[in-house]
Amino acid sequence: MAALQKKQSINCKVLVLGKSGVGKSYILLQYTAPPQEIVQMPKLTTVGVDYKYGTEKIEDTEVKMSIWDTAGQEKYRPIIQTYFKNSKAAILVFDLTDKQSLQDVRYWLREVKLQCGKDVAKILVGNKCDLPHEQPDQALIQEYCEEFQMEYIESSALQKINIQEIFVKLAKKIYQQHKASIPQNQLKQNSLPANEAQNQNSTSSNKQISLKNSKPKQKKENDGCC
Ligand SMILES: Nc1nc2c(ncn2[C@@H]2O[C@H](COP(=O)(O)OP(=O)(O)OP(=O)(O)O)[C@@H](O)[C@H]2O)c(=O)[nH]1
Ligand SMILES: [Mg+2]
Repeated sequence: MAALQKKQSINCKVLVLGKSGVGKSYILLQYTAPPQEIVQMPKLTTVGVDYKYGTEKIEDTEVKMSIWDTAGQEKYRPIIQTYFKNSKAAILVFDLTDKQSLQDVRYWLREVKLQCGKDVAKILVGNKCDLPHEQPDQALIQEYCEEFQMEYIESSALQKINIQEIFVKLAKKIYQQHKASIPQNQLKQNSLPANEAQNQNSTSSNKQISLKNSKPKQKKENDGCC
């Protein structure tokens, strides 16, 4: 019988937001691919919302993220907003070669604040650093980061640069916010076999969500969700 190992865990719903074409889906695809593998992105724009799972171990706690990859096209905005409920983290992505995509981040930051409140762990990602580009507007990046208390990181989904780092940094923020809000002795104690927990790390599932399934689960009290 597999030895049971007591583990603390936090479950957190993460939104990936940004203009169409900035690389949201590719970032997720690389994150959930095996570590040594660099996968090719099929030319597919996201329709509605997809989701994947990822787990990062921060200190003694597994931060289990259900990561909701949203469509950047404006026509899907009404659908996407139905998925904001219970989200406690967000990845704001822009394209380093597309100035407008950095401007668009403000729209998503406002939406997150409006619909999810202030206590949302966030990270700002400038993607496609492999392509030649001008220096992005540092003043605007600094303004976003200060106003919305988030870190900034540059990545390349194509070359798998800083992809894991995005999620590790975000998981740390989720962990810190959770720790700050709940006394240590109330953190969820999970009894998962170590290998089962491991399998949940970088587990990939790529599902198109229909509106029928859009009702988010009711948050249970003390369920360890951040
Ligand atoms: N050079 C380069 N191309 C990238 C990178 N990330 C994404 N791309 C390309 O940009 C295009 C759009 O990428 P997606 O991941 O589909 O963009 P998205 O943000 O999910 O777009 P929507 O689903 O429409 O919102 C694809 O052709 C990708 O191959 C990157 O880091 N570098
Ligand atoms: Mg996409």
